[in-house]
Amino acid sequence: MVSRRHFLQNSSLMLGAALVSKVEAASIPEAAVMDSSRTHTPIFPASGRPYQPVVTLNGWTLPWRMKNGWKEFHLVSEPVEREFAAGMVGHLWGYNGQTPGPTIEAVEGDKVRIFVTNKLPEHTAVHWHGMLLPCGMDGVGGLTQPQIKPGQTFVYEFELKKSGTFMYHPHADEMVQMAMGMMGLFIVHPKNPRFMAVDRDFAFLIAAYDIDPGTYTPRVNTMTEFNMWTFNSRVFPAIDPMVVALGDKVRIRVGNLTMTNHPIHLHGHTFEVTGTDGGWVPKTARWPEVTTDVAVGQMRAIEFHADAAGDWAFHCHKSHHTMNAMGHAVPTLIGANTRDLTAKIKQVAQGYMPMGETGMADMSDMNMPLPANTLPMMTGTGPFGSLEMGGMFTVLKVRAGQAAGNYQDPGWYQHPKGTVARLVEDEPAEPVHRHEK
Ligand SMILES: [Cu+2]
Repeated sequence: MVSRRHFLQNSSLMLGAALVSKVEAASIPEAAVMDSSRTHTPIFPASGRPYQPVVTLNGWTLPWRMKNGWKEFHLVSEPVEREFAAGMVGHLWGYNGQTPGPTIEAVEGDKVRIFVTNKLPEHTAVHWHGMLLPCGMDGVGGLTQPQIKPGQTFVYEFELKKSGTFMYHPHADEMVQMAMGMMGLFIVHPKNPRFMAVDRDFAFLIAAYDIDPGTYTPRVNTMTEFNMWTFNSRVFPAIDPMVVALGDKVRIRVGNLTMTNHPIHLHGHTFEVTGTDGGWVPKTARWPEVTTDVAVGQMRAIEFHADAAGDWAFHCHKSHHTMNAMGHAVPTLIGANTRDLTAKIKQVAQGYMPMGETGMADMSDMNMPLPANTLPMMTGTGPFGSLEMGGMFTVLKVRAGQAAGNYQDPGWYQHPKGTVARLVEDEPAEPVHRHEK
Protein backbone atom coordinates (compact mmCIF):
# COMPACT_ATOMS: atom_id res chain seq x y z
CA MET A 1 0.00 0.00 0.00
CA VAL A 2 1.22 3.48 -0.85
CA SER A 3 1.42 5.56 2.29
CA ARG A 4 0.61 9.26 2.29
CA ARG A 5 4.28 10.02 2.98
CA HIS A 6 5.42 7.84 0.14
CA PHE A 7 2.83 9.44 -2.12
CA LEU A 8 4.08 12.93 -1.29
CA GLN A 9 7.72 11.97 -1.80
CA ASN A 10 6.95 10.72 -5.24
CA SER A 11 4.50 13.38 -6.23
CA SER A 12 7.21 15.64 -7.63
CA LEU A 13 8.18 12.84 -9.98
CA MET A 14 4.65 12.27 -11.19
CA LEU A 15 4.65 14.00 -14.53
CA GLY A 16 1.52 12.32 -15.84
CA ALA A 17 -2.18 12.90 -15.30
CA ALA A 18 -3.03 11.02 -12.15
CA LEU A 19 -6.00 9.50 -10.41
CA VAL A 20 -6.91 11.63 -7.43
CA SER A 21 -6.44 9.84 -4.09
CA LYS A 22 -9.13 9.84 -1.40
CA VAL A 23 -7.08 12.30 0.66
CA GLU A 24 -6.86 14.72 -2.24
CA ALA A 25 -10.51 14.28 -3.15
CA ALA A 26 -11.54 16.17 -0.03
CA SER A 27 -9.85 19.27 -1.40
CA ILE A 28 -11.17 19.25 -4.95
CA PRO A 29 -12.73 22.62 -5.80
CA GLU A 30 -16.48 22.73 -6.28
CA ALA A 31 -17.59 22.14 -9.87
CA ALA A 32 -19.63 25.05 -11.21
CA VAL A 33 -22.58 24.02 -13.38
CA MET A 34 -24.40 26.15 -15.96
CA ASP A 35 -28.00 25.59 -17.04
CA SER A 36 -28.33 28.52 -19.46
CA SER A 37 -27.15 28.84 -23.06
CA ARG A 38 -27.07 32.64 -23.11
CA THR A 39 -23.88 34.60 -23.75
CA HIS A 40 -22.43 35.56 -20.39
CA THR A 41 -20.73 38.93 -20.01
CA PRO A 42 -16.98 38.51 -19.64
CA ILE A 43 -15.61 38.08 -16.14
CA PHE A 44 -12.58 40.15 -15.16
CA PRO A 45 -10.28 38.13 -12.90
CA ALA A 46 -10.73 38.79 -9.19
CA SER A 47 -7.43 37.09 -8.36
CA GLY A 48 -4.22 36.19 -10.16
CA ARG A 49 -2.72 38.10 -13.10
CA PRO A 50 -4.94 40.67 -14.87
CA TYR A 51 -6.30 40.03 -18.38
CA GLN A 52 -8.95 41.13 -20.88
CA PRO A 53 -11.52 38.31 -20.77
CA VAL A 54 -13.13 36.75 -23.84
CA VAL A 55 -16.83 36.61 -24.63
CA THR A 56 -17.83 33.00 -25.28
CA LEU A 57 -20.70 33.10 -27.75
CA ASN A 58 -23.72 31.51 -26.02
CA GLY A 59 -21.33 30.28 -23.36
CA TRP A 60 -19.52 31.03 -20.14
CA THR A 61 -16.16 30.89 -18.37
CA LEU A 62 -15.28 28.33 -15.71
CA PRO A 63 -14.59 29.87 -12.27
CA TRP A 64 -11.35 28.91 -10.55
CA ARG A 65 -9.69 29.27 -7.20
CA MET A 66 -6.07 30.02 -6.29
CA LYS A 67 -4.35 27.50 -4.06
CA ASN A 68 -0.68 27.81 -3.11
CA GLY A 69 0.17 29.46 -6.39
CA TRP A 70 -1.90 27.09 -8.51
CA LYS A 71 -5.02 28.05 -10.45
CA GLU A 72 -7.47 25.21 -9.80
CA PHE A 73 -10.35 24.29 -12.09
CA HIS A 74 -12.86 21.45 -11.96
CA LEU A 75 -14.36 19.98 -15.13
CA VAL A 76 -17.10 17.36 -14.98
CA SER A 77 -17.79 15.28 -18.11
CA GLU A 78 -21.45 14.38 -18.12
CA PRO A 79 -24.65 14.00 -20.17
CA VAL A 80 -26.24 17.41 -20.81
CA GLU A 81 -29.22 18.93 -22.57
CA ARG A 82 -28.54 21.76 -24.98
CA GLU A 83 -31.14 23.89 -26.70
CA PHE A 84 -30.01 24.48 -30.31
CA ALA A 85 -32.76 27.06 -30.79
CA ALA A 86 -36.30 27.38 -29.40
CA GLY A 87 -38.05 24.16 -30.43
CA MET A 88 -35.10 21.82 -30.45
CA VAL A 89 -33.07 20.27 -27.66
CA GLY A 90 -30.22 17.82 -28.03
CA HIS A 91 -29.43 15.07 -25.54
CA LEU A 92 -25.67 15.42 -25.68
CA TRP A 93 -22.52 14.97 -23.66
CA GLY A 94 -20.51 17.91 -22.39
CA TYR A 95 -18.89 19.46 -19.36
CA ASN A 96 -20.39 21.18 -16.32
CA GLY A 97 -23.96 21.20 -17.60
CA GLN A 98 -23.33 22.43 -21.16
CA THR A 99 -21.81 21.70 -24.51
CA PRO A 100 -19.44 23.15 -25.36
CA GLY A 101 -17.96 22.97 -21.90
CA PRO A 102 -17.09 26.20 -20.10
CA THR A 103 -14.23 28.26 -21.49
CA ILE A 104 -11.11 27.98 -19.38
CA GLU A 105 -9.26 31.30 -19.14
CA ALA A 106 -5.83 31.71 -17.61
CA VAL A 107 -2.63 33.66 -18.16
CA GLU A 108 0.73 32.77 -19.71
CA GLY A 109 2.99 31.61 -16.89
CA ASP A 110 0.11 30.39 -14.71
CA LYS A 111 0.38 26.97 -13.13
CA VAL A 112 -2.97 25.28 -13.67
CA ARG A 113 -4.38 22.25 -11.89
CA ILE A 114 -7.45 20.87 -13.61
CA PHE A 115 -9.54 18.20 -11.92
CA VAL A 116 -11.66 16.10 -14.29
CA THR A 117 -14.51 14.04 -12.87
CA ASN A 118 -16.09 11.52 -15.21
CA LYS A 119 -19.88 11.22 -14.89
CA LEU A 120 -20.32 9.64 -18.33
CA PRO A 121 -21.41 6.01 -18.76
CA GLU A 122 -17.99 5.25 -20.32
CA HIS A 123 -14.36 6.19 -19.77
CA THR A 124 -12.87 9.44 -21.06
CA ALA A 125 -9.66 11.50 -21.04
CA VAL A 126 -9.09 15.19 -21.75
CA HIS A 127 -6.60 16.36 -24.35
CA TRP A 128 -5.40 19.99 -24.20
CA HIS A 129 -5.23 20.75 -27.91
CA GLY A 130 -2.29 22.99 -28.90
CA MET A 131 -0.87 23.26 -25.40
CA LEU A 132 2.86 22.80 -24.74
CA LEU A 133 3.02 20.51 -21.71
CA PRO A 134 4.68 17.41 -20.26
CA CYS A 135 3.78 14.39 -22.39
CA GLY A 136 2.00 12.68 -19.50
CA MET A 137 -0.43 15.61 -19.25
CA ASP A 138 -1.44 15.44 -22.92
CA GLY A 139 -4.58 13.46 -22.17
CA VAL A 140 -4.43 10.66 -24.74
CA GLY A 141 -6.17 7.75 -23.04
CA GLY A 142 -4.05 4.60 -23.24
CA LEU A 143 -1.01 6.44 -24.65
CA THR A 144 -0.14 9.02 -22.01
CA GLN A 145 -2.44 8.03 -19.13
CA PRO A 146 -4.94 5.40 -18.06
CA GLN A 147 -8.51 6.15 -19.14
CA ILE A 148 -10.64 8.01 -16.58
CA LYS A 149 -13.26 5.43 -15.65
CA PRO A 150 -16.84 6.43 -14.81
CA GLY A 151 -16.90 7.85 -11.28
CA GLN A 152 -13.16 8.60 -11.18
CA THR A 153 -11.49 12.00 -10.87
CA PHE A 154 -8.11 12.65 -12.48
CA VAL A 155 -5.93 15.69 -12.08
CA TYR A 156 -3.85 17.46 -14.74
CA GLU A 157 -1.09 19.89 -13.76
CA PHE A 158 0.96 22.05 -16.09
CA GLU A 159 2.42 25.49 -16.58
CA LEU A 160 1.05 27.63 -19.41
CA LYS A 161 4.07 28.21 -21.63
CA LYS A 162 2.54 30.51 -24.24
CA SER A 163 -0.52 32.65 -24.82
CA GLY A 164 -3.10 31.86 -27.48
CA THR A 165 -6.32 30.01 -28.18
CA PHE A 166 -6.49 26.31 -27.43
CA MET A 167 -9.19 23.69 -27.14
CA TYR A 168 -9.94 20.76 -24.92
CA HIS A 169 -11.67 17.58 -26.05
CA PRO A 170 -11.64 13.87 -25.25
CA HIS A 171 -8.95 11.58 -26.64
CA ALA A 172 -10.95 8.49 -25.71
CA ASP A 173 -13.70 7.00 -27.87
CA GLU A 174 -13.10 10.21 -29.75
CA MET A 175 -15.51 9.76 -32.64
CA VAL A 176 -18.45 9.14 -30.30
CA GLN A 177 -17.55 11.66 -27.63
CA MET A 178 -16.98 14.56 -30.04
CA ALA A 179 -20.09 13.66 -32.07
CA MET A 180 -21.93 13.92 -28.73
CA GLY A 181 -20.60 17.44 -28.13
CA MET A 182 -17.60 17.08 -25.84
CA MET A 183 -15.33 20.07 -26.40
CA GLY A 184 -14.38 23.42 -24.92
CA LEU A 185 -12.12 26.44 -25.36
CA PHE A 186 -8.95 27.09 -23.40
CA ILE A 187 -7.79 30.71 -23.68
CA VAL A 188 -4.33 31.62 -22.44
CA HIS A 189 -4.02 35.39 -22.16
CA PRO A 190 -0.63 37.08 -22.63
CA LYS A 191 1.32 37.97 -19.51
CA ASN A 192 1.46 41.57 -20.73
CA PRO A 193 -2.23 42.62 -20.98
CA ARG A 194 -1.32 45.19 -23.65
CA PHE A 195 0.12 42.57 -26.01
CA MET A 196 -2.37 41.98 -28.86
CA ALA A 197 -4.97 43.94 -26.88
CA VAL A 198 -8.42 44.35 -28.46
CA ASP A 199 -11.63 46.05 -27.33
CA ARG A 200 -13.87 43.00 -27.82
CA ASP A 201 -12.77 39.41 -28.01
CA PHE A 202 -15.31 36.75 -29.04
CA ALA A 203 -14.72 33.00 -29.09
CA PHE A 204 -16.65 29.91 -30.10
CA LEU A 205 -16.28 26.36 -31.39
CA ILE A 206 -17.84 24.84 -34.47
CA ALA A 207 -19.63 21.55 -33.85
CA ALA A 208 -21.88 19.45 -36.10
CA TYR A 209 -24.59 16.98 -35.15
CA ASP A 210 -26.80 14.53 -37.01
CA ILE A 211 -30.14 14.42 -35.21
CA ASP A 212 -33.14 13.00 -37.02
CA PRO A 213 -36.28 15.17 -36.74
CA GLY A 214 -38.33 13.95 -33.80
CA THR A 215 -35.31 12.48 -31.98
CA TYR A 216 -32.89 13.90 -29.42
CA THR A 217 -29.62 11.96 -29.57
CA PRO A 218 -27.11 12.48 -32.41
CA ARG A 219 -26.23 9.64 -34.76
CA VAL A 220 -22.64 9.18 -33.70
CA ASN A 221 -21.59 7.15 -36.76
CA THR A 222 -22.31 9.92 -39.28
CA MET A 223 -19.17 11.05 -41.10
CA THR A 224 -20.21 13.88 -43.42
CA GLU A 225 -24.01 14.23 -43.73
CA PHE A 226 -24.73 16.18 -40.56
CA ASN A 227 -27.91 18.25 -40.31
CA MET A 228 -27.17 20.61 -37.41
CA TRP A 229 -24.26 22.97 -38.13
CA THR A 230 -23.55 24.97 -35.03
CA PHE A 231 -21.55 27.78 -33.46
CA ASN A 232 -21.12 26.65 -29.85
CA SER A 233 -23.93 24.12 -30.28
CA ARG A 234 -26.46 26.79 -31.25
CA VAL A 235 -28.00 27.49 -34.67
CA PHE A 236 -29.43 30.60 -36.30
CA PRO A 237 -31.57 32.39 -35.18
CA ALA A 238 -30.50 31.41 -31.66
CA ILE A 239 -26.81 32.28 -31.97
CA ASP A 240 -26.38 35.61 -30.20
CA PRO A 241 -25.22 38.57 -32.28
CA MET A 242 -21.72 39.90 -31.75
CA VAL A 243 -22.28 43.47 -30.55
CA VAL A 244 -19.41 45.96 -30.91
CA ALA A 245 -18.90 49.71 -30.88
CA LEU A 246 -18.00 51.58 -34.05
CA GLY A 247 -14.22 51.95 -34.02
CA ASP A 248 -13.58 48.94 -31.78
CA LYS A 249 -10.71 46.62 -32.47
CA VAL A 250 -12.36 43.21 -32.54
CA ARG A 251 -11.05 39.67 -32.36
CA ILE A 252 -13.10 36.55 -33.14
CA ARG A 253 -11.56 33.16 -32.29
CA VAL A 254 -13.08 30.16 -34.09
CA GLY A 255 -12.11 26.55 -33.39
CA ASN A 256 -13.31 23.67 -35.56
CA LEU A 257 -13.93 20.22 -34.09
CA THR A 258 -16.25 18.90 -36.83
CA MET A 259 -15.53 16.46 -39.65
CA THR A 260 -15.17 19.11 -42.38
CA ASN A 261 -13.68 22.55 -43.01
CA HIS A 262 -15.66 25.79 -42.61
CA PRO A 263 -14.87 28.93 -44.63
CA ILE A 264 -15.84 31.63 -42.14
CA HIS A 265 -16.96 34.84 -43.83
CA LEU A 266 -17.50 38.37 -42.51
CA HIS A 267 -19.41 41.07 -44.41
CA GLY A 268 -18.55 44.77 -44.55
CA HIS A 269 -14.97 44.53 -43.22
CA THR A 270 -11.61 43.07 -44.07
CA PHE A 271 -9.79 41.12 -41.40
CA GLU A 272 -6.45 39.46 -40.83
CA VAL A 273 -5.77 36.06 -39.31
CA THR A 274 -3.69 36.95 -36.27
CA GLY A 275 -3.62 33.64 -34.45
CA THR A 276 -3.80 29.89 -34.89
CA ASP A 277 -3.74 27.13 -32.29
CA GLY A 278 0.03 27.22 -32.89
CA GLY A 279 0.30 30.79 -31.61
CA TRP A 280 0.16 34.39 -32.81
CA VAL A 281 0.87 35.10 -36.48
CA PRO A 282 3.75 37.60 -36.98
CA LYS A 283 2.55 40.90 -38.54
CA THR A 284 4.70 40.35 -41.63
CA ALA A 285 2.91 37.05 -42.35
CA ARG A 286 -0.67 38.41 -42.37
CA TRP A 287 -2.78 39.43 -45.35
CA PRO A 288 -6.27 40.89 -45.76
CA GLU A 289 -9.19 38.50 -46.05
CA VAL A 290 -12.98 38.45 -45.90
CA THR A 291 -13.19 34.65 -45.61
CA THR A 292 -10.83 32.28 -43.84
CA ASP A 293 -11.04 28.53 -43.97
CA VAL A 294 -10.96 26.85 -40.59
CA ALA A 295 -9.92 23.28 -41.23
CA VAL A 296 -10.70 20.32 -38.97
CA GLY A 297 -8.76 20.50 -35.72
CA GLN A 298 -7.76 24.12 -36.34
CA MET A 299 -8.34 27.44 -34.63
CA ARG A 300 -8.22 30.79 -36.37
CA ALA A 301 -8.27 34.16 -34.59
CA ILE A 302 -9.32 36.98 -36.91
CA GLU A 303 -8.99 40.69 -36.13
CA PHE A 304 -10.42 43.83 -37.68
CA HIS A 305 -11.40 47.41 -36.97
CA ALA A 306 -15.17 47.67 -36.79
CA ASP A 307 -15.20 50.79 -38.92
CA ALA A 308 -18.56 50.36 -40.66
CA ALA A 309 -21.81 50.71 -38.74
CA GLY A 310 -24.50 48.18 -39.60
CA ASP A 311 -25.83 44.65 -39.19
CA TRP A 312 -23.21 42.57 -40.94
CA ALA A 313 -23.74 38.89 -41.70
CA PHE A 314 -21.12 36.53 -40.25
CA HIS A 315 -21.39 32.93 -41.35
CA CYS A 316 -19.88 29.76 -42.78
CA HIS A 317 -19.75 30.13 -46.56
CA LYS A 318 -20.75 26.52 -47.27
CA SER A 319 -24.38 27.19 -48.11
CA HIS A 320 -25.54 23.85 -46.67
CA HIS A 321 -24.06 24.88 -43.34
CA THR A 322 -26.39 27.89 -43.04
CA MET A 323 -29.40 25.56 -43.11
CA ASN A 324 -31.01 23.57 -40.34
CA ALA A 325 -32.32 19.99 -40.59
CA MET A 326 -32.75 19.08 -44.25
CA GLY A 327 -32.86 16.04 -46.52
CA HIS A 328 -30.01 15.99 -49.04
CA ALA A 329 -31.63 13.35 -51.26
CA VAL A 330 -34.55 15.55 -52.38
CA PRO A 331 -34.67 15.91 -56.20
CA THR A 332 -34.37 19.38 -57.74
CA LEU A 333 -37.74 20.53 -59.13
CA ILE A 334 -36.75 23.97 -60.44
CA GLY A 335 -38.42 24.41 -63.84
CA ALA A 336 -40.48 21.22 -63.51
CA ASN A 337 -44.26 21.34 -63.90
CA THR A 338 -45.56 19.14 -61.09
CA ARG A 339 -49.25 20.08 -61.35
CA ASP A 340 -50.51 16.74 -62.74
CA LEU A 341 -48.31 14.83 -60.37
CA THR A 342 -49.51 16.89 -57.38
CA ALA A 343 -53.14 16.13 -58.20
CA LYS A 344 -52.36 12.40 -58.30
CA ILE A 345 -50.37 12.42 -55.06
CA LYS A 346 -53.14 14.39 -53.31
CA GLN A 347 -55.52 11.51 -53.99
CA VAL A 348 -53.42 9.31 -51.70
CA ALA A 349 -51.77 11.89 -49.43
CA GLN A 350 -54.06 14.68 -48.31
CA GLY A 351 -52.36 18.02 -47.77
CA TYR A 352 -49.37 17.12 -49.95
CA MET A 353 -47.56 20.27 -51.03
CA PRO A 354 -45.09 20.33 -53.90
CA MET A 355 -41.98 22.31 -53.18
CA GLY A 356 -39.24 23.95 -55.11
CA GLU A 357 -40.63 24.56 -58.63
CA THR A 358 -39.24 28.09 -58.53
CA GLY A 359 -36.49 27.47 -56.00
CA MET A 360 -36.86 26.90 -52.25
CA ALA A 361 -37.11 30.46 -50.94
CA ASP A 362 -40.84 30.17 -50.30
CA MET A 363 -40.14 27.38 -47.79
CA SER A 364 -39.11 29.87 -45.14
CA ASP A 365 -42.58 31.48 -45.23
CA MET A 366 -44.59 28.27 -45.19
CA ASN A 367 -44.74 27.58 -41.45
CA MET A 368 -45.48 23.96 -42.16
CA PRO A 369 -46.16 21.72 -39.18
CA LEU A 370 -42.88 20.10 -38.12
CA PRO A 371 -42.26 16.88 -36.23
CA ALA A 372 -41.43 17.34 -32.55
CA ASN A 373 -37.92 18.53 -31.73
CA THR A 374 -36.62 19.83 -35.02
CA LEU A 375 -36.14 23.21 -36.67
CA PRO A 376 -37.14 24.58 -40.06
CA MET A 377 -34.44 24.30 -42.71
CA MET A 378 -34.57 28.06 -43.38
CA THR A 379 -35.79 30.48 -40.77
CA GLY A 380 -35.27 33.80 -39.01
CA THR A 381 -36.79 37.19 -39.61
CA GLY A 382 -34.97 40.46 -40.17
CA PRO A 383 -36.28 44.02 -40.45
CA PHE A 384 -37.01 43.42 -44.16
CA GLY A 385 -38.63 39.99 -43.85
CA SER A 386 -37.60 36.38 -43.88
CA LEU A 387 -33.85 35.73 -43.73
CA GLU A 388 -33.89 32.19 -45.13
CA MET A 389 -30.97 31.05 -43.02
CA GLY A 390 -30.23 28.50 -40.33
CA GLY A 391 -27.17 26.80 -38.88
CA MET A 392 -23.88 28.68 -38.76
CA PHE A 393 -25.07 32.25 -39.20
CA THR A 394 -25.10 35.26 -36.93
CA VAL A 395 -24.82 39.04 -37.15
CA LEU A 396 -21.99 41.41 -36.25
CA LYS A 397 -23.77 44.52 -34.97
CA VAL A 398 -21.55 47.60 -35.23
CA ARG A 399 -23.04 50.66 -33.53
CA ALA A 400 -21.78 54.16 -32.88
CA GLY A 401 -21.89 54.90 -29.17
CA GLN A 402 -22.24 51.29 -27.94
CA ALA A 403 -20.77 51.62 -24.44
CA ALA A 404 -17.59 49.69 -23.62
CA GLY A 405 -18.49 46.41 -21.95
CA ASN A 406 -22.12 46.56 -23.15
CA TYR A 407 -22.97 43.46 -25.18
CA GLN A 408 -26.73 43.95 -25.20
CA ASP A 409 -28.46 43.57 -28.56
CA PRO A 410 -29.14 47.12 -29.79
CA GLY A 411 -31.92 45.95 -32.15
CA TRP A 412 -31.84 46.29 -35.93
CA TYR A 413 -29.61 48.85 -37.62
CA GLN A 414 -31.27 52.15 -38.56
CA HIS A 415 -29.90 52.79 -42.05
CA PRO A 416 -29.12 56.39 -42.99
CA LYS A 417 -31.57 57.73 -45.59
CA GLY A 418 -30.77 56.68 -49.14
CA THR A 419 -28.38 53.85 -48.21
CA VAL A 420 -30.67 50.82 -48.65
CA ALA A 421 -31.08 48.93 -51.93
CA ARG A 422 -34.51 49.89 -53.26
CA LEU A 423 -37.20 48.82 -55.66
CA VAL A 424 -37.19 50.53 -59.04
CA GLU A 425 -40.76 51.39 -60.07
CA ASP A 426 -40.06 52.30 -63.69
CA GLU A 427 -40.46 49.63 -66.38
CA PRO A 428 -36.98 48.58 -67.43
CA ALA A 429 -36.07 49.25 -71.06
CA GLU A 430 -36.16 46.28 -73.46
CA PRO A 431 -32.92 44.29 -73.19
CA VAL A 432 -30.46 44.89 -76.00
CA HIS A 433 -29.19 41.61 -77.44
CA ARG A 434 -25.66 41.67 -78.63
CA HIS A 435 -24.89 39.47 -81.59
CA GLU A 436 -21.41 38.23 -82.31
CA LYS A 437 -20.46 38.72 -85.95
CU1 LIG B 1 -19.37 25.23 -42.67
